[in-house]
Amino acid sequence: MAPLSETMKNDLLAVLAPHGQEHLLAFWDRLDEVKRQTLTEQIRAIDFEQIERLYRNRRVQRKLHSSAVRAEPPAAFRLDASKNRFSPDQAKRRGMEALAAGRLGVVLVAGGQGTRLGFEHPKGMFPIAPVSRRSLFQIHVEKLIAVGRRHGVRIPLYLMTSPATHNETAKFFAENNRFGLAEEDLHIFCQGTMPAVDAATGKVLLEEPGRIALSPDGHGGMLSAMDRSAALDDIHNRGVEQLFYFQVDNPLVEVCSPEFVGYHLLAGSELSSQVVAKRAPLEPLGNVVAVDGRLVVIEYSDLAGDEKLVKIFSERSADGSLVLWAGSIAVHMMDAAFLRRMADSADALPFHLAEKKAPHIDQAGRLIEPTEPNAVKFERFIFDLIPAAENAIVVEIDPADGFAPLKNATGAKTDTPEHVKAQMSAQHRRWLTRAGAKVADDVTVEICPMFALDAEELAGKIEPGTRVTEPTYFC
Ligand code: UD2
Repeated sequence: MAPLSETMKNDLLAVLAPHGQEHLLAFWDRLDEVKRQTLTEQIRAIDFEQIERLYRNRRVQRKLHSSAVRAEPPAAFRLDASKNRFSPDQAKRRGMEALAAGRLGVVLVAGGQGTRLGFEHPKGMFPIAPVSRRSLFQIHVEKLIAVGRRHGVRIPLYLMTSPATHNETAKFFAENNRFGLAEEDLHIFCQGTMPAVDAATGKVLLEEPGRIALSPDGHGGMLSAMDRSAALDDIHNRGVEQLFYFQVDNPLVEVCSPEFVGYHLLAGSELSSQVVAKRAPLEPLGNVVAVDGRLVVIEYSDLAGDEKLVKIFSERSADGSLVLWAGSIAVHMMDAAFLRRMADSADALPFHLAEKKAPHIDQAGRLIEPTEPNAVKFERFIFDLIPAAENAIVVEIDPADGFAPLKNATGAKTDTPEHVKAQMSAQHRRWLTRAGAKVADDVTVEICPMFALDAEELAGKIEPGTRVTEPTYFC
């Protein structure tokens, strides 16, 4: 009888050989039992047929965007509400009703690898608050608790991590008593991964002799991860009907904005998106457009390098604004039943392919640290659900009241910690000024969501004429 490890190896070869991926076992004989086990599990979890198909069709991807030449501006609830179907007041009232009914949950995506920021912990742990130095996670959770408290309900948080961020995130929440969130209101679940393949050959890359190079499967991986982790079941069992979705990097987000919730419900939409008016055609935002009568998002990175599309997306109206103006800031309302339906349909979300740098070992076992993109990675994007959603809508917001993403390290031109802190302080300065306070120039201010969630709430708590002369945290 062949030894067990020989049998295991042969079984794996039978999986790999039809797809030309036998090289993954090149170092098998040198691996100890634990490493063989890890590698076996990794191989068993990969759908090699899917990888082969995706790689074979990699050049067809561009054609997906051929329809983008027919892009038109989307119908939208604009900031200038004069032509909107529903008024902001109507929307706000409807949103408040829904909040008070306790049928809302929140999804926060905090996976990925967060390489651009150069912070060695999960991005959500970044101490972004301009005075208190509270983390992104804490700010988000405090907003959620404050919204729940205002409406007399509990709002569950479904928090997505990635293998790179999971353990540290879970520990951070545990050590900080979940920032006040009840244990049964926090569900942390980890997104899946996809292997990186060699761009020239389609061969899956090894990161170490016994370990495949895997990377997060994009925030679209949320759909299957929520299904696997039973988050979708929990949503159903709690009677949650709508989910407010946002990204960890945006501390200005108005969590469960009643107005946004209200537009979503009044329009009977299955998936709604907040947008801002873009100033430049290649701003790093998803472009929400209508193509053949349906809303779609065309990612900024898909425009770059395509001259024809760049030209179309650069057209301006007589008033100077971009014709294709709507930039997605990745804040959505999602109907829970719609998500369930999509999770049950195998290919609800396509994969996007990106050429990236992936360190790996060669056939001699030497570590290669590429200086140029050498690998193809596969990611799903959650906004690709939009075309499948009934009555999808977009709602414009003023970025000053809802969008300041932390993306880059200090020194970059935009979206650095310094930019984000300045925008947070600017928003709170406006609220204080509106409440009648006098805030000295250049003084940084910060308001805890538990103290006041918005300008109206703050107005009831500040004596008109209050002078703020040094950095102050209102809590
Ligand atoms: C994203 C959107 C872009 C725009 C912008 C606003 C995509 C592809 N593009 O651009 O259209 O809305 O944000 O700020 O999303 N994440 C995961 N798992 C992953 C990858 C990402 O959870 O596998 C999370 C990550 O934690 C982050 C968010 O998704 O919160 C956005 O990821 P990004 O920073 O890579 O996306 P970006 O800035 O290119």
